[in-house]
Amino acid sequence: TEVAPGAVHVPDWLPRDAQRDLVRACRRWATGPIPMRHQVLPGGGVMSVKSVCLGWEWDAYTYVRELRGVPVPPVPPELRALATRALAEVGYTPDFDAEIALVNFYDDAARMGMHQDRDEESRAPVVSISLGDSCRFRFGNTEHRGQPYTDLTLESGDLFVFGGPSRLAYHGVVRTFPGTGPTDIDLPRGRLNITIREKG
Ligand code: MD5
Ligand code: FE
Repeated sequence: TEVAPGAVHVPDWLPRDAQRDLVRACRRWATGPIPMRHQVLPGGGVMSVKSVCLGWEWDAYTYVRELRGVPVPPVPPELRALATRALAEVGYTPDFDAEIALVNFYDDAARMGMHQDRDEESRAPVVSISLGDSCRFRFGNTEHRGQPYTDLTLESGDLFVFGGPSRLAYHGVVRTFPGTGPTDIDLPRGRLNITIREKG
């Protein structure tokens, strides 16, 4: 479904066994050399999601190769392949360098305020995969945080590709729906979102 120009939502894209494999991989990445953590913003705010990065670390509005001397682990081949397959599926060119993977974990109270993703120089699409609890995702416009926006439900296994004019749209996660995720993917609570990006 093309939700807006360049923004394609494919519900239930990833099979259940592949979802479970990804959840387990996220758990390994989360406990790697740079453990999953709440990001602290320059103004002192603390993000309610916890995140872990591969390829490049997002360090409050810039991407860095290492954090306090610890190198960021590479984006693994399975995620690079997943991005290529996702882009092909929605009809984008597979000419994409999956340089960054960002994993966000939402507990029952976590939210993501309306924002644009402008920290990548590339304007290649962003590939997003949701796992676990459903959420209300707010997809807005490119001008400002407010209306017009569209609220959608993202569920476990859904693919979302943000390309073309949608690449710079404001977006956020209004809330999750605790307890709505599949029971057989080894994620008893919460929601994971993986975004795969080209840095440029
Ligand atoms: C999430 N993550 O579910 C959300 C949604 C993030 C982030 O927003 O920055 O980690 S993934 C949706 C997304 C990502 C990149 C671009 C756009 C949407 N977009 O242009 O609308 O954790
Ligand atoms: Fe974002």
